[in-house]
Amino acid sequence: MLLTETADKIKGMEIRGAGRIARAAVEALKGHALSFEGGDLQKFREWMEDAAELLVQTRPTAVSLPNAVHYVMIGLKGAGSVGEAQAEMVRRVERFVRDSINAVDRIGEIGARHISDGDVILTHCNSEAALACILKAGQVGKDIEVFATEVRPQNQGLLTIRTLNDAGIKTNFIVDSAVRHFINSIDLVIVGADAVAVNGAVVNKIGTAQIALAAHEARTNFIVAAETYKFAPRTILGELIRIEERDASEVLNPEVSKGLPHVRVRNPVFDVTPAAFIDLIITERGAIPPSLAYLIICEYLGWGIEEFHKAFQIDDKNQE
Ligand code: RI2
Repeated sequence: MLLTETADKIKGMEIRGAGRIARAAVEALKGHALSFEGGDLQKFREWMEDAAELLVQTRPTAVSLPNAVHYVMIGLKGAGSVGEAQAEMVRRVERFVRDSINAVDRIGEIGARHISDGDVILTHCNSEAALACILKAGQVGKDIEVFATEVRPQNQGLLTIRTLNDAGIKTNFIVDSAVRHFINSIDLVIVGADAVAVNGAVVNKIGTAQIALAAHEARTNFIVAAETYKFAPRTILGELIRIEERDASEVLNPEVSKGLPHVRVRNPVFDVTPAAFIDLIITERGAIPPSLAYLIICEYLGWGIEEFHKAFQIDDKNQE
């Protein structure tokens, strides 16, 4: 697929889900790198940097996207020729895709251990990682039942109920606003993540924070399934994760909006669930309490404060 085609599909949400977006973006980088013709290493660098920028700008919230692109772009460093840089980038793309798929499987195995026989689970949106936990629990013979939300305005809940139905898992489909009504029948909430901040706060599909609040009040466990590349390194320096707001037409027919000049339709796509409402984050490296998000960023993603200072040329003077 051409770079621009992938970028358009990510932007238009034809390709969606934080993990899938990351894998599609690096595959697009690979195709783009291999289609480079004639030119020196400097030209190749610029060609790849423009491509990386285009991809990263498609959706601003899912940190998996810049993390994956960053991982592949490191392949440019230290290369002595275009051929060397291409080979290293291809190697990194293939490794990222393989590791990402393995990470989801591993999360499924770890997450399933936190699901007990007889549990009623609530999930929101359509997360590969969250579904991996639920599906694995079903595969190992646990008798489970799921409540899946509709997920206005894009209705990703339909994807979720299809997957659960295909796996033969007993599923209840509810509108988003029915969560509070059913929360006392739920044993465990499992959702995915688009980004995890250093303080353990989780950015996920709009509505997640409300569900977490209801679960917190009802003392229902709330688990997040997130690969390590969804942890946001820049939050170490206090940078906030940008919440994408999409077009109003996704929420209300423009013909209806036209007749309501005093009404502004708002369409934020994600919200932030505070760490205090989260019991556990399941990563492919193991389950952690949200307070250990810093460890993942430093130890597994390799970003410590020193790396930031180097990368953004921060010194003590300009930090004042
Ligand atoms: P996986 C999705 O975002 C949802 O918010 C979902 O919970 C999250 O990505 C993680 O999905 P969107 O692309 O990577 O639907 O676990 O806006 O599949």
